[in-house]
Amino acid sequence: MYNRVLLTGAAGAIGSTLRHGLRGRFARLRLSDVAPLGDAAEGEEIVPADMGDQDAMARVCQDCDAILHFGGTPREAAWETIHANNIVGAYNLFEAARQQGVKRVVYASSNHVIGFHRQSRPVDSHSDPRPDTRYGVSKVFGEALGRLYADKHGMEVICLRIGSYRPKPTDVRMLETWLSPQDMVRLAIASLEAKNIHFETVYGVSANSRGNWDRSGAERLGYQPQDNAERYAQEILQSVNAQRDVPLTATSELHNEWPFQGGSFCDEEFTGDISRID
Ligand code: 15L
Repeated sequence: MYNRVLLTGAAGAIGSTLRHGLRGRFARLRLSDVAPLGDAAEGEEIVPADMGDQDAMARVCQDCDAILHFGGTPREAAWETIHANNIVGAYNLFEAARQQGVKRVVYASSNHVIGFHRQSRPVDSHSDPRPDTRYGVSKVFGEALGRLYADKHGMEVICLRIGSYRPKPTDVRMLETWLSPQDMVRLAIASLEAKNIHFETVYGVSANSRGNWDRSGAERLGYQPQDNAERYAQEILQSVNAQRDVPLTATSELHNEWPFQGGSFCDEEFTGDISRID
């Protein structure tokens, strides 16, 4: 269906997984990053680019039918870093994609867009943005750009609010928020191949029994997650309980200690008043 698909951030953690998982799926997979990408395998093209350079981004997007935009800073950082990589970088990517006539952009957003929603309140694609970091704010901006380019320019845009992408879950929160590498590949393929797309925002998580983010949007795209963090629950709870006076029996008990969806991202630099956050 697509001749050439571009993957930005191809040298990153998720990018490397997608590079491998998408190999051979499309006639051409173009890989871009500022970090080294090694040699191109069959069917791959390597086009290094700095996302701050609009001309370079135009060259990267040239002749592409669809883009998986995974470039940028994937965590909290100084404003200068977030601004350059996630704000200016995202704008340059969407604008270059428009100029080059790219049909679809799949944008790697994050759960930290809704980080300051209380754990007790289930969230879905229509929940108000409540970012927990400058990083989360940059993802709200990226989603808004996607909405603009869909409505104003007819681009097909899917924003993935990715949970905790790891080889396996490593703490209690990830029993709810984990996204496995194989499910990440499934979600990227579903996002590229879904029909009748205008603008969608969906949550990217595995089929975790304890999760409380709405998975229906991603499933409507055709995403069928196969992994479940529950497989690791006993191991994780045992190691957590070894360090607690009162053992945990349910993850929800931790919500008193971790009241917000964004987990530890909410604690960083926190000087607010928790009782005033509804
Ligand atoms: C994210 O958006 C980060 O990129 C990742 O490093 C994790 O920390 C993840 O969120 C999470 O919420 O666990």
